[in-house]
This record gives sequence, C-alpha cells and structure tokens, in this order.
Amino acid sequence: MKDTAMNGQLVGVIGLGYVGLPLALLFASAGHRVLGIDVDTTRVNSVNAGVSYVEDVASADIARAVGQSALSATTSYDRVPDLDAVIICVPTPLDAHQQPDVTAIIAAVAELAPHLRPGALVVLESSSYPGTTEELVLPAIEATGRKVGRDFHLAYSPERVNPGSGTPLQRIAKLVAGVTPACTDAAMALYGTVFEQLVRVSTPRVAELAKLVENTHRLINISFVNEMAVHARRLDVDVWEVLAAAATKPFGYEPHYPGPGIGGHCIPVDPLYLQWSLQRAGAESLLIEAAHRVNEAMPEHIAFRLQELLGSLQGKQLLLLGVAYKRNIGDTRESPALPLWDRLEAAGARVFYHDPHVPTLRRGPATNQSQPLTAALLRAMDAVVVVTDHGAVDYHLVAREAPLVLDTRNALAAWQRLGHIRRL
Ligand code: SAJ
Repeated sequence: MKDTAMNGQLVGVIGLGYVGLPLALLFASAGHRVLGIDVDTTRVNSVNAGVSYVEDVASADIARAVGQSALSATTSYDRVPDLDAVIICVPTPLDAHQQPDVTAIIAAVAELAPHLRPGALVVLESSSYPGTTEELVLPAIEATGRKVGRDFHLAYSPERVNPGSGTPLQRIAKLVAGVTPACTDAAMALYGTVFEQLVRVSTPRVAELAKLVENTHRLINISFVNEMAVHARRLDVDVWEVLAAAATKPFGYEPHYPGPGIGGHCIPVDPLYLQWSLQRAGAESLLIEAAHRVNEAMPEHIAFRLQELLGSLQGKQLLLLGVAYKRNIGDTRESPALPLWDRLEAAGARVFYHDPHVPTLRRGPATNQSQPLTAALLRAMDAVVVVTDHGAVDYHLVAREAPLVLDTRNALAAWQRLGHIRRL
C-alpha cells in the first residue's frame, strides 16, 4: 500500500551499488527527494550525470530523477542533518579469513550518527549476521547521546534485489523490523510509500536471520545438485534428465541446476555469515560446511573432467565461455570462472575467454580481453568450457566449430547427441 502522507521526505541512501541505486530511484520515483552518499567519486559523478553503472538500472531513469531534483549524489555526509531517513546499503563481504567484514557498516554509521536530525529514521539493509543492528549500529548511534525510539528510530529491512531477473523491486515483499515498536512504525510508514507488500517481524534479529536463511537454503540446494552432477556418471544417468524429471513434481520440490560453482555476493557469502553467527554461539551448521566444500570443489572437478577428456592440460588451449557469476549479467565477483581459470593455468593450460558482458578480466598481473567468438577461435581451441550460460552467445557456432565442449550449464542441450559435447 502506498502511504502518500509520508511522501516528500528527504531520504539518504548510503551505498549506491546494485542494491542502493535501484532503491534510491524507487524512493525518488515515489515523490521523495533522495540524497545518495557513496565513497566512490566515480559513482557519485555518474549518478549526477545521469549515467548508470548498474546493469538493471537505466541511465534515462537516473537522468529523469536528477533532472527533477528528486535524486542527487555526494561523497559527503554534510547534509545528514537535513535527512528525514537514512538507508544503509553498503557491502558486507567476507574478509581474507572468510569471516564477516562489516567495516563498511561501521564506517557509514560513524559518519552519520553525530549528525542525525531529531526523529530521523535509520534503516540497515545490508545482509549481515543476526545482532548487527542492535549490537553494532544501535550502540554507535546512542554513543552520541541520542536515545532510540525518542531521538531517532532504527530498523532493519534486508535487501531482496535479484540482479538480472527484471522483477520490479517494489513488488518484492519487504521484511521490516524496528528496534522498538515506534521504530517499526516509522520504517513501515516510509517503506509503505514504495513497496507493495511489507512484512512486519518482531525484531531486527528475526529479519537479519531470515535473510541469511533465504540464501543458505539456496546454497544448500544448489550444492546438492552439484554433488549429484559429480556422481551421476557413476550411476550411469544424465543428471540433467533426472533434474528435469524431478522438476515435474508440483509440490515439495524447488528446481536447482548444477553449475561450475556458486558466485555472486549473496549466495556464497551469506551462509558463511550464518555459520560465523552459529560458531559465535557455540554451534555449527554441518550442512553449510558441507555445501561450501562441495561448491569450492567444483572448479577442481571441471579440471579433472578436462584432464579425463584431453589427457594432460599442459600446453592445451582452453576457452572459457562466460566468466560472469551468472547468466546475462557482467558481474564477475566470486565467479567460479576465476578459480577455474587459475586451476587450469596451474595445470599448464593457456586460458582464453569470451563473455559478451565482460569486455576485460584481470587475472593476476594480466588484463585479458574477451575474445571475439569466431569459427577460427573455436577451431584453435583444444576445448571450450561453458561456464556461464549467457543468452547472447551463438551456441550453434560453438557446437559446430569447437572440437570439444565441456558444458557445465547444459547450454548446448540441443546438441547433446553430438559426441564432442560433454557435460559435468
Ligand atoms: N546457481 C546455480 N544453480 C542454480 C541457481 C544458481 O549454479 O540452480 C548459481 C548461479 O550461477 C550463481 C550463484 O548460484 O553463480 C548465485 O546465483 P543466484 O541465482 O542466486 O543469483 P544472485 O547471487 O544474484 O542471488 C540473488 C539473491 N537475492 C538476494 O540476496 C536479495 C538470492 O537471494 C536470490 O534467490 C537470487 O538472486 C535469485 O533467486 O535469482
């Protein structure tokens, strides 16, 4: 339900990435004025120039919002005292030890806390461990002498952006949980002006954990079908036919499909935030550990299959078809193509790639170019590995010209009967 009474707020969005930028536009399109705050000057200048750098966001939409003075961006926190609400959408990656890295949240809160206007609403959207809002954000703001529920409101509302899906953000149900009932009311009032379905939950910890459970569910299910893909050959079945058959079950089953491993900034990361939370509480999830191990081993399995098919990889020329972490986007963060590339080079292969969404790719000191997908290129390879099943690839050309294809995504299902098209 849209509550027009709350329109015309000045809303700050901290972090203008694949979560914050669409959210900023959504609030701008609902009659609010939005101030985007980001540490990256290039992003700030791009927003103010009406140029998008997020695949699901059209430049025209940014330009329109900026032209209507509904959206502007800055690297400065100077205007925090003017803000009615501040929504934090900064990254929460893993550190080098695979532990939660919440430094971006800490930095953002440190900047905004001293300048919050009386009655301002702060909402954290970044995926993080249960307790982040009440153990990390709340004390940092109250350390300025402000009291939650009286001088400011604080809530948690996990982002549910789904890159490349085309699902309108406002139609995705939104969990909302305030530190106090008044905080929840304030967050519901603001979010109610843009989101069609709000789901009120009792505490931020519930919402924080719900988000991690959503993505851990997905990790475990994908890991299981990856495990089936690795072992199906021993059972003398085609795992893709098995999964297609299982997918006909209309209840109690949600289809997932094998791949080269799990990439992105959600599915490989959020379950490890959950595992860390459990370990901090003296527990541990056996399933998360096992799922993580299965997915981490997929690039090794691909290298093993290539060695089965080609013999030694020493000196072989291999083309990775797709390096993005999932189809039809250009994001390579945590992409399984990256460890696969390193593994194949370590085995002595010469690795090339073609990805219509990724023009260049850094691997170590080298910056590699996406090779034009031509018959000559394909014929020059010893094998082509389909890593990402982008739509904008001529798979007929690949099937016709490549001497051998290891298809990790079933992108060449139509040519499966050909002997040189192999699967995991
Ligand atoms: N993947 C598989 N097999 C599958 C599904 C995915 O191997 O059956 C792989 C993808 O190729 C990718 C990784 O898993 O490498 C993650 O893919 P994803 O489809 O989960 O895409 P993400 O990472 O963009 O996840 C987002 C998440 N959204 C939020 O966190 C708000 C996730 O919760 C969604 O479930 C997901 O989109 C979605 O459903 O598309």
